[in-house]
Amino acid sequence: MGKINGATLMARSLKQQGVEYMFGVVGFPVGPIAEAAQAAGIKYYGMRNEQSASYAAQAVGYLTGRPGACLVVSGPGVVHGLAGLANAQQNCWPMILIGGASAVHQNGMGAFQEERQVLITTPFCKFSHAVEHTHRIPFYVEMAVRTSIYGRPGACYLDMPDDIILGEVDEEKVHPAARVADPPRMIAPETEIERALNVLESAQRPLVIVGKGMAWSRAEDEVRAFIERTQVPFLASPMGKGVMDDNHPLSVGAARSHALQEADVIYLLGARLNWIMHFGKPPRFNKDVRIVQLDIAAEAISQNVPAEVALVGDGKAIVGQLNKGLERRQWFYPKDTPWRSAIAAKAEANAKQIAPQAADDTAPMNYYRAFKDISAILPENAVIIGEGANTMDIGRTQMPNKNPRLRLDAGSYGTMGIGMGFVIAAAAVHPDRPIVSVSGDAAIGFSGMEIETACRYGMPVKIIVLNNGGIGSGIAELPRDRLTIPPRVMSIGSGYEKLMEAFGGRGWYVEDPKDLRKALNELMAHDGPGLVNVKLAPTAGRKPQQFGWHTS
Ligand SMILES: Cc1ncc(C[n+]2csc(CCOP(=O)(O)OP(=O)(O)O)c2C)c(N)n1
Ligand SMILES: [Mg+2]
Repeated sequence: MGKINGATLMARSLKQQGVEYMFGVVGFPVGPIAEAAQAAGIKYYGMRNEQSASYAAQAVGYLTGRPGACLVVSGPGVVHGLAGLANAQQNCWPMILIGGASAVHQNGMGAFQEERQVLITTPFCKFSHAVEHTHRIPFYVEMAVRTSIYGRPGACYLDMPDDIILGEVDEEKVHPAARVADPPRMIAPETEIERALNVLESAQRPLVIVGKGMAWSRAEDEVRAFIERTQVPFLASPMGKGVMDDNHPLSVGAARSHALQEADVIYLLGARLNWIMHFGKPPRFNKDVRIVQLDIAAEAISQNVPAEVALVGDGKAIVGQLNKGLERRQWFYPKDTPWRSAIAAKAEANAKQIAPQAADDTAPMNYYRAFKDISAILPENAVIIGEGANTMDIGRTQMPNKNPRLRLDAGSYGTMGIGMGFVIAAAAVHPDRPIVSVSGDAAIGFSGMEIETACRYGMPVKIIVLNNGGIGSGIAELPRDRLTIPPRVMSIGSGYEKLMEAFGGRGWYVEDPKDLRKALNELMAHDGPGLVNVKLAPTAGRKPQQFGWHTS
């Protein structure tokens, strides 16, 4: 047996553990790891900023079930990667950040890019550790992979000092590690399954909330069977969309506020009563609402609202148990109930309110007019990525998902800038699917340079920018005194499509809504990357809301 260095050992260990994708920015001291990863058959994508690389790694984790790796240089590289760790932790998505570090014997000396990396990554990670011996690399990779996907998924960090990367060990001295099996699927006690079903049977106005935890556990068949069998209306969380078809007749998506306010029993499946769900509190929720909560993490049970029944474990396994329990029961939720008709009436009223905006051909256009054409060209099998404030929130309601894990957005952490990292991850994982992203003009600014990355790797991604010239809204004309520009305002009519053209893709700029459909058709027909930049009225608003979506 010969010698092996740390870089090769790291790459082979990742590959052995089923880590197939790595996103990074090379430099001191991690270059050899990137090269070794390519040699080991890992798909390596060189990105323009570590933030995007770290977002891409976690999206891969969510989409494939094995963590993506993000490779960053010491110091500032790790600091940029923190953005992804924090986002992954909030979304409960698995990723492994691998940070280079200065050589151990220089610790504390003010080495190039020296930073306390294990310390600063720890609050955002399930596990963060510095590898201290080259021969233990497989051990730590196994630990990071296992920790990232077992229990509640999340982020892990491995610190790789220069001397560990370059260090050579005898292959027979390497501590081998077993391949991490897919996460175990824990079930709930039968008594709790029966209690949960009893609560459901006693409901007047039941509602199922489907979170992205169901998508993570690949529970779509079981959730679909449960809804079909019980006929209970459901609401998808933003990234739980598609576990159930958004266009299913039992979807309350178009009457969200009403359904949340009035439901007396909520089955909370792999979703949390955090800010996105208004904490489960009045006035957005019924003050006497009874919660049946299914979560992979016991400590998540009863957050903000005490759960009457706790089902702790795997989504797919436990919804399967519920379905089995239902076989012994006759109950289903009747069709002709005031609850079902109230939801239908509310959805119809909401649709009526939107219709005039969607039909408004005034230039520049409003959001609903833009989404009318966008939703018409969206292929059913597309991965849809969204970021922005209005752009994302309205997009959630106007771009339906038919299948799970095909919607990625700013998520639980509300992070702007995830867009292009997620686009690149989706294109890497699903080369056979159309990748369509809709970003606000402010949102695309955070990661727009990754358009070059997409072009370089020949990814035929479809980017749409809804350009109102600002964060939430713009302005008709910039004031002469530039220091009085309102803080939310960006340049008017910026040519974001030219970014795409600069790197070899195609761009379109649309001001008149009558031209939008044609541009979008050309975008989808183009066999390479493209960007349609859609000018919106600077003050284009949303459907008036009873309560704002944002809590701040
Ligand atoms: C990393 C980060 N920085 C800042 C924000 C605050 N923020 C929320 S939405 C948003 C941009 C919204 O503007 P845009 O993307 O143009 O969408 P619009 O609402 O104008 O359609 C910003 C900066 C954030 N959520 N995340
Ligand atoms: Mg904007």
